Amino acid sequence: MTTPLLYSIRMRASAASHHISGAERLSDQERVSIIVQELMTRALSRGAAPDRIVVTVEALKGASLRELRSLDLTASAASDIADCRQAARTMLLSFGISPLAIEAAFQHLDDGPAPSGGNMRGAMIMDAASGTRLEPDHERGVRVSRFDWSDAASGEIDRSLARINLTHFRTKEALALATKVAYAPGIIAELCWSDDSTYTAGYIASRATGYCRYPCMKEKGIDRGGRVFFVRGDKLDKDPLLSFLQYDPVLITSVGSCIMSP
Ligand code: WAQ
Ligand code: MG
Repeated sequence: MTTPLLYSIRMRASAASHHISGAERLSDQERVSIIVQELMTRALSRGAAPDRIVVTVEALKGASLRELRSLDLTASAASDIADCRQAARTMLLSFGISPLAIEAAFQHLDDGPAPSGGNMRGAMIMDAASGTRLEPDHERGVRVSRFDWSDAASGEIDRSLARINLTHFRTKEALALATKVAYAPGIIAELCWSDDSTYTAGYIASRATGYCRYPCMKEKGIDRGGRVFFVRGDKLDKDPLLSFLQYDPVLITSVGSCIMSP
């Protein structure tokens, strides 16, 4: 039997060369056009009207597919920003990330981490000791791509998240992305919160702790956010990390637990 061809489908929308939104999916041939439709709808649904939408459909020939189980998700019920940020900081410290690096990361996400002032399309890679940024392009960042839920896992994670009232597409997408990132060579942990002004949630994720979700990492109305991948800069082998994040296809075929923090 030949394995069916897999397609990577990526969308990015921008206005006046500023990033507005993006998404990435994997698909078999039959569903490519449906997914392109979905991503177009998404690109047009953000507040700002994009003046450019780029959708790339690419066959992944010969790439071997890694199958992963999604990280266990624990949702915090903390209801104010100070509590959420404190819990997030404590968790990052527990991984051995320095206070200096943690403050640098929070500052970048608060300010908009792109040198030109806005959000980045991709993520920062940050040395866990010094807080130095190591991604090759500080304006763009590293865009994680080529990951998705299998059909079966997609239905199952929808049901698991719905049981704890997490029904927004952002949670499901972020959990998939964080799962791929947690398995990348050299990553200690990820810090993220959304740049969408109506969406205040964020998370810390690592292979050891799973995906720890905090409902309010910033005030409503703030359109700044981003992602930081913490690494040990002195031991980092950058090329395998960048190549895994951007190019290696990962399909999430089984689902970890999803619980509210006790
Ligand atoms: N690869 C790397 N970085 C990315 C990617 C990607 N594929 N997509 C987004 N980013 C970066 C980019 O800098 C964005 O500005 C930033 O992350 C935030 O992106 O309910 O929705 O799409 O548990 O706004 C987290 C909480 C939501 C979800 C994250 O991110 C939940 C979110 P957004
Ligand atoms: Mg996004």
